[in-house]
Amino acid sequence: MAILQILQYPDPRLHRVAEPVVSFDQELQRLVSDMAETMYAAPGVGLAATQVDVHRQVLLADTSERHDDLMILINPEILEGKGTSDMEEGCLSVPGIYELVPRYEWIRGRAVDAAGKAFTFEAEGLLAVCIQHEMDHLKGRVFVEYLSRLKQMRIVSKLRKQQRRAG
Ligand code: K1U
Ligand code: ZN
Repeated sequence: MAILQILQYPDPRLHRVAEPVVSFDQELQRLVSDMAETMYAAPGVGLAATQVDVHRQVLLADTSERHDDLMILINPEILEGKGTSDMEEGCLSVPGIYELVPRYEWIRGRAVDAAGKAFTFEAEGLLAVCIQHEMDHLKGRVFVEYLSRLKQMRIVSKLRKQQRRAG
């Protein structure tokens, strides 16, 4: 397993649209293991392949306290959504920024697992918000892009300062 580098906003690679997964092979198992290690180490509650510069429809989420409930969603789709979340969200690609963006409170969707087996899922609260956030990453959309142009410009300048300080 390996810890992968997470792209930092405004890296243009975060805007690439991910392709569906068609091969459920060893390379995919390796990607999923590396993404899980990267997400838990960050630490984060979700991670999309886009964030590690792999442009395939793979996302992980684990909102459990004990890090023992990993969801692997490949080629995910949302079939139904209800309610409006009032939860601020963060992003490992946009460190230190927390904002409220429009999300369903509850979702039902379908995906395939790492072995290529289709399944349906339901999620609510933080897990539902996290899955919607990660699905946006797979479409090349970063959560700050829901905010006003002014807020986005302020965020970019804050991140650039942070990145300069970090060398
Ligand atoms: O996509 C990402 O960068 C991961 C992101 C997912 C997310 C969190 C909250 C709402 C929506 C989506 C994160 O995990 S940011 C880190 C974070 O929120 C967190 C980290 C440790 C413990 C609890 C939360
Ligand atoms: Zn994110």
